Amino acid sequence: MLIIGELINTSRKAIREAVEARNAAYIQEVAKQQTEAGANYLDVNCGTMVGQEIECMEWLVNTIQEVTDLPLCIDSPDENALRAGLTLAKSGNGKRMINSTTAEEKRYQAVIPLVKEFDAKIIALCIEDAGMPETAEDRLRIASKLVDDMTKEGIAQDDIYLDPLIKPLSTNDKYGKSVLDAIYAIKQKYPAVHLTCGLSNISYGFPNRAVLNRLFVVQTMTVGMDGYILNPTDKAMMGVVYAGQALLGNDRYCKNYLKAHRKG
Ligand code: THG
Repeated sequence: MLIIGELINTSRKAIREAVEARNAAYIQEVAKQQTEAGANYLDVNCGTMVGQEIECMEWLVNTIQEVTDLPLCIDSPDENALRAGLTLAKSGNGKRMINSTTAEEKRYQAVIPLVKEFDAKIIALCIEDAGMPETAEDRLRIASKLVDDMTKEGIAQDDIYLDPLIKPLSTNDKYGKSVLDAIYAIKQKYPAVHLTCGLSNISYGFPNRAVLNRLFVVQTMTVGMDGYILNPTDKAMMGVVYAGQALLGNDRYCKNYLKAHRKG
């Protein structure tokens, strides 16, 4: 199970303010908290810093790497910001991760060279030129194109993380089920490929979001999701992740479950 810590994102007010003030101590505190909480990667996203994204990305990557050895997941829709982050991100403790490409021709063509140049892992969102997916079939079709094209480019399936694209349940009451069906179908067709997602999108616009998020983590991992972009300092959520993995037989001797319990 791959946990990507989501907290360093300038769409969050405290992070935006810290980046604007170049408050390294705050960013470093959030990086350390996520590291200690058990994250495997740290997402770095400053996409809201329009016109300054590259400088902010460089500053963030350097600032974070002063306090943690975790590999970074460089998150931007802009290939120049991706390149800036990837250039500074270290790969000594695991490959860098690019977040993300899509099946949109322009985005795909811009990002794939970076995957090769930096020997990175790649998150591929199920989005195509015709738009966002609605159904499980849409997701499977886009995922298949992405995996087939990337495999032809020589990218190892173990380096590919498909993101089925979680859309708010508040906008369509079938959006949970269509993701679950898509995960199952993708995993059947490509067992060596990984799946990840931004989990909390599911509960956007609804009350009691924590309950929806926790249940959806269990439902998605049960059908084959093996990575999440989430808040690793949310102990209740991490408890559910560890318990779910143990119950699914994905935690040898339930070691991670027991270790997480001992850490409290
Ligand atoms: N897939 C992939 N990458 C992604 C996403 C995805 N990266 C960005 C995002 N979605 C995941 N990251 C975050 C980071 C922070 C928050 C949510 C998702 C967050 N949200 C607050 C909330 O939900 O309450 C609101 C933020 C605020 O207004 O302060 O903290 O889907 N591949």
